Amino acid sequence: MKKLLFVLIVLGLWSCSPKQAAVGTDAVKLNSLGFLPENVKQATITATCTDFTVNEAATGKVVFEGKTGGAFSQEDTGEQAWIADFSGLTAPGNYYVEVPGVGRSVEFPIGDQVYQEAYVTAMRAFYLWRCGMEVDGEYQGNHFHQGACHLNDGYEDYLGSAGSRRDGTGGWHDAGDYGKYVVNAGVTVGILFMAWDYFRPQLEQISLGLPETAPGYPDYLKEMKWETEWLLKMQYPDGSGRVSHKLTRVQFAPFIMADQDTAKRYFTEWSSAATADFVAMMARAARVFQPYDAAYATRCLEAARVSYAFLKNNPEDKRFEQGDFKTGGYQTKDPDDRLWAAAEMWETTGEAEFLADFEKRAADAEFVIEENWDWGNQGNQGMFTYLLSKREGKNPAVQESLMKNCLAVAEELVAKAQADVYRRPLGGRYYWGCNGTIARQTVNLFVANQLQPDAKYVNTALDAVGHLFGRNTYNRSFVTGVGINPPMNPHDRRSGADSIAAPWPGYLVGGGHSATDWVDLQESYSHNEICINWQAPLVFALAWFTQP
Ligand code: 9MR
Ligand code: ZN
Repeated sequence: MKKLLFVLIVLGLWSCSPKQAAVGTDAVKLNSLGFLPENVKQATITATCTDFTVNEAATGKVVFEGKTGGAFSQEDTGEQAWIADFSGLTAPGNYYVEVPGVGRSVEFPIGDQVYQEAYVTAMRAFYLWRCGMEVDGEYQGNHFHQGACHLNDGYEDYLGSAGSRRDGTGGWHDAGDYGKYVVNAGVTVGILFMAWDYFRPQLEQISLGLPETAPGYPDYLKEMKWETEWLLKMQYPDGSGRVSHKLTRVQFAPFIMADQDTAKRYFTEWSSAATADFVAMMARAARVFQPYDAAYATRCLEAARVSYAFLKNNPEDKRFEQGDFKTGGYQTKDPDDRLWAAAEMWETTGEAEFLADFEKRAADAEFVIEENWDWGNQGNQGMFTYLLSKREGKNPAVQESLMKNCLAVAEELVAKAQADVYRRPLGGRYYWGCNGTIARQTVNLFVANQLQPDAKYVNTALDAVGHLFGRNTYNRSFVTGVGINPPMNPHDRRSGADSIAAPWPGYLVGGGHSATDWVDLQESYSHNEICINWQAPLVFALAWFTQP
């Protein structure tokens, strides 16, 4: 009897839940955020089929009919798949894809605004990551809250001053852990500033509902200033220009809220990669903040100059040594970081010394633009800044080599996406944080499209977004709180420690280490953590496709 009651209750819940009613079969997979009217629109179906329709969600009326293409075999997942292409449907509205004998997709919109809400949620996620102040957010009926944390950041014991403390408060936590790391800030801040440079017309009009921490700044730049204020504190106060590699505890904190995490946190020793990334970030910050706050822009540029001069006089690659530390290492060689620093210094100042430095380093690096890049390779950022620069004085041969390589990489990404039934542009590669790489490939595609506009670059970037929001073997979104059946158990200390069942919203999780091993489990940090360097390119991609 008890069992029967339980079954009846479960069935009752099932049929009442509007979410369940909207979610269709697992076999019809598509971008659950929806589609822009003029771009490619596809679903991937992992069951034998020949025909499909697209139906209006409210009435069930058929508005598009087509034949599926296939079968295609997807080696990494071991699936047979068919593709339904309904690019011909351009009328804005809400729809679902129906595949006779198989089932139907989740409901999705076609329209100009389909990425706005996801953009705001993903960018606000940076605000919710803030360290050193109270943060608050309402989302889908939940109130997320964390008190001001880590107000004692940080101690200087590892800089030779046992027990002394100086101000290192602020910035964003790195990930599901509460550490703060300069190298990982590099790839994050660089991409977020780039998004501002190119998508400013739309971004400056979208409110993020942030507290007034930078009066007179647009919301997007308020968030950026929060991080750059902290970065300035990572530069050694001795005027040398060296920059601490990170500010963390010795060991990761347990699953407690950040404001309960009271163990000592330390400035660590410097590294040349962190110092070079600092130069690049501060030079870029100076450009971006100039129109809003000239004095602050000058301060950023002065700080960048001091660290650049230090690096010039100290050419050796000085790696960070973990020593006592068990928190994130982010150890990396520095030539790519130094190259990026030179590019940003030149773009900001126009001074010949920086241009010569960049062009020499680009030649040393054989003008290679990576298709697959992350915190360990900031070279792309330098190459992109140079490539897209409107400044005079570039060496045409350097420009030409870089452009050729950039377009060749974009062609590769297009080809890889086309060879994958889920249009995943990363070939068969899976590793810690690969979802972040997929998002980051939209930056490569964006630059290629700036150099030589081509719809296939734009469509491949949209495919990357579509993959992250549900067109994948799991038929699930990889972003908390957004899209179809999103992750519920990210490796995120706040989400695990607060009393709310839903995770903190808007965060991209890392993804599988093989095509089929991703798990939505809090313990599995290497599959399901969230992280600023994956989040930034997600924001970039969504910002690209938002409208003013
Ligand atoms: O994203 C990082 C990944 O590339 C590395 O393989 C991994 C191991 O060093 O570390 C990842 O970064 C983590 C960092 O060390 C600490 N904060 C959370 C990061 C994401 O998992
Ligand atoms: Zn904190």
